[in-house]
Amino acid sequence: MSAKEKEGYAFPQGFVWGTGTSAYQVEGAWDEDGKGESIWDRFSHTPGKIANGDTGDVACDHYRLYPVDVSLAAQLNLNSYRFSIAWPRVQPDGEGAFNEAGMAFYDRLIDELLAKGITPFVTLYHWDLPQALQDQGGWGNRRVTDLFAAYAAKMVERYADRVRFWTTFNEPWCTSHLGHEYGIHAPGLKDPALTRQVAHNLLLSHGKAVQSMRAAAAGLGLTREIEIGIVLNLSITEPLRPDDPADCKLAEDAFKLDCGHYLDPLFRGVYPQVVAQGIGDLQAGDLAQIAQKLDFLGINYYFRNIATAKQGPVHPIAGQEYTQMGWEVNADSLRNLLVRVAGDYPEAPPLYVTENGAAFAESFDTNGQLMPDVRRQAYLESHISAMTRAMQSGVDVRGYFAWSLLDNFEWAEGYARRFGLVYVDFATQKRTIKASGHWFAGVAANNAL
Ligand code: IFM
Repeated sequence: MSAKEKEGYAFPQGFVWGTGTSAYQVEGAWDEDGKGESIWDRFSHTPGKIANGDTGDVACDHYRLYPVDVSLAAQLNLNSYRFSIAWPRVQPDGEGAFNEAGMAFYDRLIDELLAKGITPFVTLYHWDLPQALQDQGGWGNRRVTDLFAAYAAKMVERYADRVRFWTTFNEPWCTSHLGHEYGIHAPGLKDPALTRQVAHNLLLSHGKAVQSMRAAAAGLGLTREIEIGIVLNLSITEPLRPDDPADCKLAEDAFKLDCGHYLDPLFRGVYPQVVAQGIGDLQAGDLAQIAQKLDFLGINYYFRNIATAKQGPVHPIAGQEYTQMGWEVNADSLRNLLVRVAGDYPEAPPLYVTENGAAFAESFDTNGQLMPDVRRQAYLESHISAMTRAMQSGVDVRGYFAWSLLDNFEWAEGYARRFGLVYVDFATQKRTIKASGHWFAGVAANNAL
């Protein structure tokens, strides 16, 4: 970090400091109290799908240990906490009856957060579709778009008296591409022709849900309106050689396609032509449904993509640091992404960095004590600093959520990748705040870097 970056930065009053988790990654209790099976239950129970045969059956046992985890969030001085609702926990089949015991869990979690002065940021879909809906074609079936909107409205009816911030989807790209094209996420399909349809149906579900949620909220007579957004993992692609026009053109085209795929329909009501051509069932009126007014846009950033016309994939780049996931550490690209999105899409609402963090293996001293996770702390510090540079350029960023509160189930990688600010011993469920967590607590408390 340069001397200038070290000068420090005071964040605007009310800046949101949080961490995130998602239901399947932390809750466990996969079949308890009436919860239905999700596509991730089915996928992780299928031999060979997850590293080491891991599953989310127990995960961090957050279903039982949530008071401990909320206390940890309070010790980290967080003013916000981002979590997701498991659709099959609250509505086992994704349609029909809701499950009171499942909904009561989120009542308890929300109340616990509020009692500690922590604002809940709720995500309605972080990848765990009810398996019963997958059996009908899942996100490839247009009917699911209406079912999602109905589920979303019900959640607003239930929790909006206490929850102001809502996001419909987390990283729809992962659902459509990792789940339906590459087959490495549930439901494990490798069907490129279906991928763009799924992506479209996710956006359509988002648009329908925004409308149903606003209608549900209007019926509640709330004193304060709910705020609705969506969370995207936008890939910024940068040229390997910034002075090479061919590399620059590729990078530019990639940005317009990758980010345009989501930002164009959400904020301009159009698709890039090549995307539209790949959607088999794109009906009149769909784009108008998708382009609902949003209150915020969440951006998840971990790494950049590289474009080069002169050689095949560039990985690794000499001299660059990589995380345990094999992802390049590049903080400047977070700044570039935020500036680019805000500049290219002035129609977009205020931004939040809704996920950012790094997986690094932990080490222990000879007494078995956890050693300081200096690389994770450096990652967070450089990226928060990069975010401040975007803010200093005029980008309206309202908050930052480190991923993740806890080490947890990292999807296809199982428990072998640790992103937490809090270490979890999965054999005992003992939690230990890492050095990076203590550092982050200081940033949050001072509202300054
Ligand atoms: O753990 C995931 C999270 O569920 C979604 N965004 C990326 C994280 C790290 O891979």
